[in-house]
Amino acid sequence: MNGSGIKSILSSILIISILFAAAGCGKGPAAANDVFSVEEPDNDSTVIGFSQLGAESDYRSANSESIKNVFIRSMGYTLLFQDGQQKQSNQISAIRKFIQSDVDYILLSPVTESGWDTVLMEAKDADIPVILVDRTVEVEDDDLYLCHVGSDFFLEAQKACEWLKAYTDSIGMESGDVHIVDLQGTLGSSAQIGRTLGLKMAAAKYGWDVKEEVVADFTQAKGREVMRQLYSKYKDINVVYCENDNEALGAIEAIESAGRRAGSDINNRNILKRSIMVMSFDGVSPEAIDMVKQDKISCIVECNPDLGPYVRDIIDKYEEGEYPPRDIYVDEKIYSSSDRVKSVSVNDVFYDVTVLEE
Ligand code: GYE
Repeated sequence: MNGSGIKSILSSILIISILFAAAGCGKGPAAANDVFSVEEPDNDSTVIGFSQLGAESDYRSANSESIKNVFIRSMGYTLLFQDGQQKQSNQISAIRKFIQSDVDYILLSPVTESGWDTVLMEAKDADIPVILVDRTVEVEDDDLYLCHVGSDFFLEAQKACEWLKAYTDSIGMESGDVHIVDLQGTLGSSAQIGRTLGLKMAAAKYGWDVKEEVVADFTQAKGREVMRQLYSKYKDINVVYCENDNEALGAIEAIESAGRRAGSDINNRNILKRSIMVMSFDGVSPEAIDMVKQDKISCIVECNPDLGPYVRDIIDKYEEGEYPPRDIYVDEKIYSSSDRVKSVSVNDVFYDVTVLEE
């Protein structure tokens, strides 16, 4: 048997032993963040190690499913999966397990942008290509990962803010009368950085009043809690900029429990009928889509979680010697409850608005 044959046997034994150990066999149920194989490893398959950041949102669940659906044994892959539970330390230890078991590729959806240089250098030294999925990292040496596939979060924010500007213009609302709170995603994550920056820049450009930015961690519970706090602090809020759908659902609960209405009618002369507008990102949660149809969420900028096919295409082409572009951005729509804004323009590119009705 040649050297590579021995290597593949040894790495299979190592994978199985890592999985056996990680599953805590004989030591009770595996912890959620243990590395586990989605299917039985197969000797001559391409082994993929995926460090997923958590399971905090509908987007995240859909993103994990998308990867699991494409890297299956019948297609010649073995997927090792780890849920990092929102902790970078868990993700780093998973990457080290993947390196130990000499996987062929590492997929990383990084919980935050910083703190990856050392472990990515270890992967580079082990000659294992790393593909960033969804979010990206801030590293000294761009050679530490093969490519990034996901969303342009700053563009998403620009789309949302151009929609808001066009909408407020259409109802004759002065920019100075727009009072916004920003329910931020996980602090330091690419999605939070891009979406927060986009709002900041638009508010400066259009003269909107951003009253406060508060971290709501992309979850419904935190969105509800933060919105309650902000509503008790500021009675003139008329726009709630939620950095994902799960936060938006929580914000709506808080708005309604305060006796107010979530909706697009933010300029009604009758203050009792005046709504508080909720905007959001993702468009993955069926409940959030339904909220648009009910005009409880006025605008959702889609954040496409279905990255599995893109990642498999990158790997299949790389196996044939074709290098991917540095960043691969997926196409994303804009959904709205209102037909007042038909499209928005960002950097001279027009994006249609899809109106969702009951
Ligand atoms: O918007 C949110 C998830 O990184 C784009 O993370 C992703 C974001 C998404 O928790 O729902």
